[in-house]
Amino acid sequence: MPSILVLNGPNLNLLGTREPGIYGRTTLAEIEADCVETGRALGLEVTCRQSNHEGALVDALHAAMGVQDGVVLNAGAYTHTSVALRDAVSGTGLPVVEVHLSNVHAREPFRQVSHLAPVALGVIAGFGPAGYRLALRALAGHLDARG
Ligand code: CA2
Repeated sequence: MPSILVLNGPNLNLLGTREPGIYGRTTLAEIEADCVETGRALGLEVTCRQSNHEGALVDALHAAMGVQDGVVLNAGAYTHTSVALRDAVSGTGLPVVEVHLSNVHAREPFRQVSHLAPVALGVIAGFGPAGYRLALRALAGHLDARG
C-alpha cells in the first residue's frame, strides 16, 4: 500500500484555536484524522507530522525518502521564505503536493511567492481543510498512473 507523509509547518498547530476568520475552526488533529480516513478510502497509508522548525521539516522530508511514496506539504510561512525546504523537496525526488488552507494569491504580496511551487507536483490553495483531501486524491492518481 503506498505510504504518504502529511507534513505541516509553523503555527499550524494553532489551527482552530485562534484567528478562525482566516483559518477556520477545524483543528490540526481533526485535519490529520480526516487525512488518515481519506487515505484509508483511497488505499493510502497516511502518516502525519507537524513542526515549527525549518530544519525539522527538512529532516522529515529526508526521512520520508525511500520510506514514503509522496508528501502533502503545508509549509506555512516557510513556503514563502525557505530555500532549504525547496532544496529538500527537489533533493528527495518525492512527489510533493503543496497545500494552503487560505487562497494565498488573494492575500499579501509576500504570500503570493512560493519557493516550493516550482519543485512541487502541484499546488492546492483556498479550499480550507478540504485541500488536504484533494491533495491526497491527486497523489493517489499520480502514483496510480506512474504504476
Ligand atoms: O493558508 C495556509 O495554509 C498558510 O500556509 C498558513 C500559514 C501562512 O503563513 C501561509 O502564508 C498560508 C500560517 C499558518 C498559521 O496558522 C495559524 C492558525 C491559527 C492561528 C494563528 C496561525
